[in-house]
Amino acid sequence: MVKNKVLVTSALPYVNNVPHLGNMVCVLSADVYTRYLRLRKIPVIYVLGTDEHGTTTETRAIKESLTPREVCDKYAKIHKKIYDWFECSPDCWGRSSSKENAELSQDIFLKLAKNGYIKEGEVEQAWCPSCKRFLSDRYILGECPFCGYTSARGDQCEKCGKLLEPKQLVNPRCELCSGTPVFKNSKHLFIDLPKIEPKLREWIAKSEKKWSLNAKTMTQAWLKEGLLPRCITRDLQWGIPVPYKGFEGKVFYSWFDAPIAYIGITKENLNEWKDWWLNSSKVRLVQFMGKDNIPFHTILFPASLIGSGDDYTLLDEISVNEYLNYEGGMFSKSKGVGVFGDDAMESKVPADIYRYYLMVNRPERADTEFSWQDFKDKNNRELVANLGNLVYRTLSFIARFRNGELPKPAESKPNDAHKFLEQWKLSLGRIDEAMEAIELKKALREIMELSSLGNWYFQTSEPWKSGPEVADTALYLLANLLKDLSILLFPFMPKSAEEIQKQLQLKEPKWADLGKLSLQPGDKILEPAHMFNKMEDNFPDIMRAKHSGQQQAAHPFSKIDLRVAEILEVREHPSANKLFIEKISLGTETRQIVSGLRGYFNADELVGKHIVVVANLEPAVLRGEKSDGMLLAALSGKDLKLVLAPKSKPGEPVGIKGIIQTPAKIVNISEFKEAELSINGKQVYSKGKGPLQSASETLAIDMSDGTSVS
Ligand code: B3M
Ligand code: ZN
Repeated sequence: MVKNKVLVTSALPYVNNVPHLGNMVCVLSADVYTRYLRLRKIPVIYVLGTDEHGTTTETRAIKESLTPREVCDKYAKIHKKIYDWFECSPDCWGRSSSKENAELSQDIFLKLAKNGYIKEGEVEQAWCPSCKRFLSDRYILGECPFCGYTSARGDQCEKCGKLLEPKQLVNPRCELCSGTPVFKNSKHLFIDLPKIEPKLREWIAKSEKKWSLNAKTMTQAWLKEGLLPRCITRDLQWGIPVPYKGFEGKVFYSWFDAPIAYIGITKENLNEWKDWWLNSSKVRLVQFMGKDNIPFHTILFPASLIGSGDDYTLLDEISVNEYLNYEGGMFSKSKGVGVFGDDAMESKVPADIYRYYLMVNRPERADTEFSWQDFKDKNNRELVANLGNLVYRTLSFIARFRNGELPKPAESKPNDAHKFLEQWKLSLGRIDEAMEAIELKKALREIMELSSLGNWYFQTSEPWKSGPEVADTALYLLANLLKDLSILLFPFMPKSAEEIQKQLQLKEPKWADLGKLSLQPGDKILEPAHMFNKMEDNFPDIMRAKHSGQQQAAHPFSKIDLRVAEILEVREHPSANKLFIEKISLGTETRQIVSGLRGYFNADELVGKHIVVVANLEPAVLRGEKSDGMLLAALSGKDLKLVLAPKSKPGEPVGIKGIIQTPAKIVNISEFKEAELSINGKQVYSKGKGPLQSASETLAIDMSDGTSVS
């Protein structure tokens, strides 16, 4: 039986926090693999969403004075926004708290019960009398019986690392109210894993051949230790109600319903969800996750599905990533350490660069490290100097010296061309193999090697001085190589790949086009642009300082949002003879500002000028006309000059190296004045720091030193 459809899932991140780059590794891996399958025209869906139940959500709700539902609504939106920014392309997006998931989880549970796989039992649990709730182990604090640390948690002491039971804590207290918990017995339901074990073992023996080594080892270790009945209910309010007599008021353990949510999310999105989840002979299920999630996916989830007696699609392949550490430590939202999804969005570094870095640094076989120095180096050396350079030099050469048309290759190809073609073909084979095996990091490294090969070939062909035989052949072949690179890179860096495809004017390239010289002599290309930007030497320091968790006193300039603007129209203020009313463009929006330039400039000479405006200044009404922002100018005696940015695009941010911009929503004029902008050597400084610059240029103003700018 051929399984001709693929169902891809990535572990559903907990909703109660913003996902960090370590979480993104798993989500992106699934996205890259799915995009690759789509290019191969294999029917595939990718399921992604949020894991919303459990104590962590309840606790966060109490801390934020929201209901658990409100917490989930709030964070689910944030998660979605982050994945969208990262260009993740799930076919099914949803939440474990949906009604579809509740129905499915209850249905699977009832079938387990009917088939005799559910048992009752008692559990002793901590109860906080003042909060009137059961406390899960992590939410009881107390003194560690081993080292005396006073904030040890009920499951582990963070100081000495010893694993604990809540009852071992000396002077236990509730994390929320610091009240003293009492221990109570409570009735719970257990999934009878020992009873399902024979069927589970049979399935594992059949399937594990295709699992990653860490998944096999860990699953076998669990089996060897002997499976025990596992408690699947909890005394919480937030969760899926347990539909069982005598267990009213209890909910399912979140690890019971979270994997079922893969199915629930599919059902939320697709009427034909059964074609994917109740179609095990046709569908290959490929699941991506971090290493700590393995047993839930190889034991608990399959046991629930097998025990239900329905023919659910079960795990075929598992891709487990190890951990990504941050600058030698761990990501921690509460301590502000590390890069989180929202930080990445605000960092002004394009999503593709993060995608590239996380995949080329994917913790595929061992833990890896996120470091800003390495991030910068890989951007500059690999993306800018290797890939970006190859694309730019090839296309700009064709644009400039071949009229933007692919030249005709020589009949008999020069020697280097043979060598190049041969290496190219071998490289495609290796990439194919790695992608098939879900060795994404290896595949991406190979792709970059192929780009280096292109650079080698360009260099040895010397199209700027070799005769047309050699040069035309090289340009023709290299343009075709760029086509291949754009296809290969698409899963990893979709935006950059599309940029190359746009320049080559390619329509819907597919994996099957690889290795074919399908671009023809005479095909037109577009004028190329640089694809990647070099990062400055101080970039790692700036980013490290920003994400180290230590707050520094912010420079007053950091609050101000300065932007380049183009003056579109100028008219005279109807009732103030010193004022002009300007319509300006900030790239994505136009605004009206009012300024006192009249008398210094003619309306005509202002139109088209690229100026700098304070874009987050509190709007004001000047003699009946709204002014939404303020332009930067300096006045000395009778002389008034503008800060100009002729080479920058409207909307481009203006900043100062070494000052991290965290613009406030709105600043008032006195907050703006705290930045104390003034002139030094025809450039603008803020309290001695500067000069002001955009990505395209250092800004200039033709005015003498010391004059203040406002
Ligand atoms: N939410 C743990 C995690 O985010 C858990 C995964 C659920 S997968 C069904 O790593
Ligand atoms: Zn309490």
